[in-house]
Amino acid sequence: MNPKQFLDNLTKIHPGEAEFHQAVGEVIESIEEVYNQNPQFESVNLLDRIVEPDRIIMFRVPWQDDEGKVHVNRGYRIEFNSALGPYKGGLRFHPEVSLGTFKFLGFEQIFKNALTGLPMGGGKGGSDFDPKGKTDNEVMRFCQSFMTELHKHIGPETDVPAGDIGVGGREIGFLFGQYGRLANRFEGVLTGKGLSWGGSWIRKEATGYGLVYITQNFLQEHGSDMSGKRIAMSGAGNVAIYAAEKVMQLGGTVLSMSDSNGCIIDEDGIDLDLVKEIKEVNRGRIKEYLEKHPKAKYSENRDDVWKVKCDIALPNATQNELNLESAKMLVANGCQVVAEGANMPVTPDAVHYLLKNKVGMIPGKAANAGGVAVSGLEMSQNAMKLQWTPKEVDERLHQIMFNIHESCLKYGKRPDGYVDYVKGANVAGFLKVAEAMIDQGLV
Ligand code: NDP
Ligand code: 2IT
Repeated sequence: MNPKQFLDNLTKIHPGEAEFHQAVGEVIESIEEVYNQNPQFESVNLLDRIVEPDRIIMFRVPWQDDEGKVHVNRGYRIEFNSALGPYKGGLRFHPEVSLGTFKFLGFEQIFKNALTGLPMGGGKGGSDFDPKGKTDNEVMRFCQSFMTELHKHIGPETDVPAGDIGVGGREIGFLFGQYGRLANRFEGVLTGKGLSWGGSWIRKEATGYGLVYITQNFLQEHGSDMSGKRIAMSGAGNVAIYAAEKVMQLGGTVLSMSDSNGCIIDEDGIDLDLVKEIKEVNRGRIKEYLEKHPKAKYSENRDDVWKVKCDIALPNATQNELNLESAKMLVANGCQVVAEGANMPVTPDAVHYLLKNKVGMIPGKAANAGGVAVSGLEMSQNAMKLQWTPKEVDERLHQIMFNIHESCLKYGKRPDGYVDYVKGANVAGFLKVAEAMIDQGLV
């Protein structure tokens, strides 16, 4: 296998899907050596098979706004790979998504889910619907219409969606309600559910907490811990808020956060209760932070979050949000580790720069796997029809993140001791999926 030739061919077969090409490129660059050393992979043409989804479902989502006007959005579900279990992965509602976005996210999800050690295949979906500025009733009508088609394709043993950008507890509730009505079954078909109707403790917090747990594992490896550390982060959504919460519990200071309009920098440490009130309760803009903390700074340039002098950088918003220039800034400021809370937030040239400068670079499929891991635990609890305690779920999450960190060390440690977490995560995830696919024959 020659990565360049493979990618050229992929781009020819699937034109116009730049994010998907980027995600595949990153994986095959990492696995080139192990793939070429093991002829059993090429003998069953594994790579050509693994980049083709099992199926892609695309559909029309018509809905009415509060004035009675009819709108149409596009709905997607990529059922990418089921070698390890039912398709599993979130739903994203964001106006800028395309088929290529969902293919990139679905492809990443296969290897992320493999790393958790839980029996989950990879999938992803969503819509170009923009929940911003919509009323609760409009969001409900949209979710009901979306699920009216999606319910035909999902099920607890088939495909189990969850949240992602623009899909949180409110949307999961509306989607679950409509599924129950259509299927006449109360079952674990979605994760991220409310605690009183099948949800798991710690699912809401899991991605952010898991991100900080694996960062702690990294720090421990370097004889250090979170206390006294300065953290720069982007985002102010589900992942960012609970990463910030855990950082603060462990004695670190969060200095920056952002939303799609701009960023705040507070050298006194971010007031997280206020961020929760602005973003979770009021669905407002991060700029409002200044009304209560006038000494903090606001900038419309979201890249400014990376100009803060920090030990740890956590990009938690969206893909390709941390570029080469920002990576140079982080290195110049002495940042030790970048852990991706979002999916593919660091651009490829920035990843290479961080690796070259021996900064810890923990890729999303390892660093943000805590969310889907607790989703997997929610599925287990649903199957047993019981609910574990928060302590029990948190302990399992700790263990899973520790195991993922160990897998990265196993496959990513170089002779000089530096750990290439990107390679480690990709090789560990790939080997697990590849072996399962070979065992199951040509399907
Ligand atoms: P949320 O919708 O809760 O928050 C997203 C945050 O990112 C918001 O602050 C949002 O700003 C900002 N944002 C969204 N799109 C853009 C954009 N195009 N440019 C700049 N900022 C943007 O989503 P999550 O926190 O759940 O997801 C964040 C990232 O984490 C995504 O990459 C997601 O795939 C990944 N992830 C999420 C998991 C989960 O369990 N939720 C699990 C693993 C990964 P605004 O408020 O203005 O919209
Ligand atoms: O990107 C992700 O891993 C998620 N959005 C969570 C998926 C899930 O099924 O919990």
